[in-house]
Amino acid sequence: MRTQVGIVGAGPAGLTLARLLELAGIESVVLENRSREYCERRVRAGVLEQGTVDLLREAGVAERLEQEGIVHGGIYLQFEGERHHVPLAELTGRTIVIYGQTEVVKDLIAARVASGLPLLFEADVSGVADVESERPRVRFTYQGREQELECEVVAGCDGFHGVCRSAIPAGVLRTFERDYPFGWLGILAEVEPSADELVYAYNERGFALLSLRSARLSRYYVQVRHDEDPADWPDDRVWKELRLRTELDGWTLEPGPVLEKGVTGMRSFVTEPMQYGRLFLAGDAAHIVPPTGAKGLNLAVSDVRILARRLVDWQGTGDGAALEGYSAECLGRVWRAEHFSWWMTSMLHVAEDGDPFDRRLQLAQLRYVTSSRPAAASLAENYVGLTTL
Ligand code: FAS
Ligand code: PHB
Repeated sequence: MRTQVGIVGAGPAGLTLARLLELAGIESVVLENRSREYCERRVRAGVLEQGTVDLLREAGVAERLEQEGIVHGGIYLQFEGERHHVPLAELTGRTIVIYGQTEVVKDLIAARVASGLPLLFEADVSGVADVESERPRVRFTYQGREQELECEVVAGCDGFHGVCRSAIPAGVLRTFERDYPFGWLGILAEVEPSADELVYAYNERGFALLSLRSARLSRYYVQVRHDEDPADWPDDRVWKELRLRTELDGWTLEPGPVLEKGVTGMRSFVTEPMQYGRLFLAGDAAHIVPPTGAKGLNLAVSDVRILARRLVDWQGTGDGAALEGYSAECLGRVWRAEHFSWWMTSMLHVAEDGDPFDRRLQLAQLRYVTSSRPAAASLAENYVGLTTL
């Protein structure tokens, strides 16, 4: 098999890149090791930045998003028994849209299938070869047969556990990592959300987040130990803990049937450079952020927006310089999102040893960001997504 751009991974990064290249008339083949059903069912992110929504609209895959996405103009920070509104739209002129990553992936897969362009599910990529040549090759197993895809460029969109990152030689690749001693236990519940916008709650029992997926589907999280077993959290324990961490006078959290439950670990991780020869990493293959800043999905889309533009320039001019600046341009945004996600995580999560000094710092930060307009504006512009860097 031959193509111009070999894309490994059919998550938000790989699928969005394939769509942008299709619109620019650049051939690609998408190789995904899971089934279509698995990819469409994987519950993950829920918050889309305005820039992500605009890109999906311009790419002609936002019809359902426009109908079903829920526009929010703010979030709440809750601590010491009070819920403080952070008016994102008033502070930045931009909003966020609540629309599950599952739905974004479904829309992108549907568009790819409708185009008739190659998207191979259950195609397991074992490695990428000759990335320093002008004909890199992707090795994969599909329908029981070892196969190779010869490309001009390979886009490694295969997530944190993918294989593409390892094609960058150890002497070239630098990674930066921070692990956190906690994770999130998340539930998807068939119940009307109890709050009108997202609630990030700081509580001495631990962090809790009240989010949603639709008017009938709530998405809630509680901070747990990083190695927590979901089996130790029967539904009534989850609801009790959520209620204890978010209760307010005159307000209660409505429980409902739990449809999905899982624990997400937390880490900050960055790969430098994000490119080597004709291999370009995008999304979680290159970086991971703790989900407290709602950046993961949006950063993946931001990477492939940059990569698609540079690939179009390269194809148009034949000038390799267009590709050379990809990593540096992405890393500016990546490190800004890494800092914001670390900052939100550090401000809102309670360490098990509960150092009183740290707790007072956290409360001081929370009081400041909810009482100072410039401080709130700084949080808001990072949360809705920076237009310039
Ligand atoms: P993805 O991981 O989504 O996609 C990579 C794809 O490559 C997958 O489909 C995988 O099957 C495929 N692949 C991997 N290895 C392969 C191989 N060898 N051959 C072929 N295909 C291969 N972000 C938020 O903003 N908010 C959240 O609440 C949030 N929650 C999350 C919960 C979990 C459990 C996880 C893991 C992530 C969460 N994220 C969240 C981050 C998440 O949304 C990612 O940022 C987003 O999926 C990134 O998209 P991709 O870079 O496309 O990577
Ligand atoms: C979600 O709805 O899944 C969500 C929202 C905001 C976050 C993380 C996850 O910061």
